[in-house]
Amino acid sequence: MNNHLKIGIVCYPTYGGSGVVATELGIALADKGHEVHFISYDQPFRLDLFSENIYFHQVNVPDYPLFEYAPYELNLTSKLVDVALHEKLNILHVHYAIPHASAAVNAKQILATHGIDIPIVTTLHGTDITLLGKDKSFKPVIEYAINQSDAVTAVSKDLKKETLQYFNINNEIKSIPNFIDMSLYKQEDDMKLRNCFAKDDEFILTHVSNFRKVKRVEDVIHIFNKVNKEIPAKLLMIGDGPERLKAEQLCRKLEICDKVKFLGKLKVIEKMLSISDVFILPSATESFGLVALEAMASKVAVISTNTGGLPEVNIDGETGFLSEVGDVNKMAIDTLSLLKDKEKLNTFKENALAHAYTFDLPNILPQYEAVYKELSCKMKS
Ligand code: GMT
Repeated sequence: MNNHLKIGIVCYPTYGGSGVVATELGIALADKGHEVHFISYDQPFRLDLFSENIYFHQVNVPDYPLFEYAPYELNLTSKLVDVALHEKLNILHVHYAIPHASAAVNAKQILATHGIDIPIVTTLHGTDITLLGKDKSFKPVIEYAINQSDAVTAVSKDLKKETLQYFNINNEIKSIPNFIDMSLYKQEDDMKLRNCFAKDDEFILTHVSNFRKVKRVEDVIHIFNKVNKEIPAKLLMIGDGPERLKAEQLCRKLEICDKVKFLGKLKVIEKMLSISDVFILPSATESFGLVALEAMASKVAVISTNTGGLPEVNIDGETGFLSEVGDVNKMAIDTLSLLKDKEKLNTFKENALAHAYTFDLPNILPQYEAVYKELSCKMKS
C-alpha cells in the first residue's frame, strides 16, 4: 500500500519563523516521498530548491478599484478549494491562525459541497495567539478556526497553555516543538570569515530577527554596549524590519557604530552563527524562538529572556541564561560571565549543541506524520 500523502501547506512566505518551519517541514515530507503543494502569495523564501515532489501555487489578489482593502483571505480560500479539488489533496496543513486557518475552514465547507471531506491541521506559531489573538477584533475568528480544525498543534508547551488560557477551546491541542535539520549545521569556526568582522582578541555577539517591536532590538544594543565596555567584542545584527532605524540611531548615540554591523536579511545564517560566541534574543514574547535553536545548533550559547517557550529551548545555566524581559543589566552580566571564562563558555556551547540535537528533524517529523496518518485513517473509516 502506498502511504504517501498529498499535502497542501499554507504559510507566510516572508522572513520569519513560521514560514521557515512550514517550508522545511514541506521539504522534509517531500524527501520522504509525500507530494507537497505550497500555497502562498509568494514563493516561500527558503523554498529555492527543485524537488519532483514539491509544487508551488501562488495566490493572486486582483486589484479592483471597488475594494478599499483587498480580500486576500477569500482569494486564498478559492485557491485552496481549487488546489484541493484538482490535485486531490489528502490533507491541508496551515501555519498561522490568521488568515490561514480561517481560510482553510471556509475552504473545507466549500469542498464539502463537492462531496469532499478534507482534514485541516492548524499549527499555531505564536504571534497569532500572543499578539493578534489578544486583539479583540480577531479573537472570535481565531477561536472558531482553532475549534473547527481537525487537528491543532502548537510549537511549544507554553503556547499550548497560553492558547487554552486565553481562548474558549473545545479541541485538543498537541504540542509539537519546532525542529532543525542538524545535518545542515557544521559548527565550523571559519577563521577567515570571523576575521572579516572581528580581530583575533574580539568576541562576536549575534542577533537575528525581523526587527519587529517584539524583538526589542534596542535591548540588544544596550547589552552589547555594556559588554563591550569590559571586553573587546563585535555585534552582528542580521535581519531587517521596522525597528532597525531606532537600533542604528542608538548605536550612533552610544558611538559604537564601528563595533556593530547591520548585515540585513541573509538567506543562509548558519555560517554567520557558527562564527559567533553568544547569541542575544531579548524578545518581549517568543512562543519558541527558532532562531535561538538555530544558534544552538551552530554551537552558540544563548542569552535570552524567559518569556513564552524560550525556557523549553534555552536551558537556564546550561545552554545559556534566561532573564526577565527588559533586564539588560543581567543579560550583560550573564554574557560577560561566559566571555570572561573560556572553559565555561565552551561548556555552555557544547551543552547548547547537545540540546539542539533533541529537536533534530528525525525526532520531530514523525510526530507530524502521525497526526496526518491518524486523520487520514479517520476520514477513510
Ligand atoms: O517572531 C516573529 O516575528 C516571526 C514569527 C512568525 O510567525 O513567523 O515567529 C513565531 O513563530 C516561530 C516559529 O514557530 C517561533 O519560533 C517564534 O518564537 C514565533 N515568534 C513569536 O512568538 C514572537
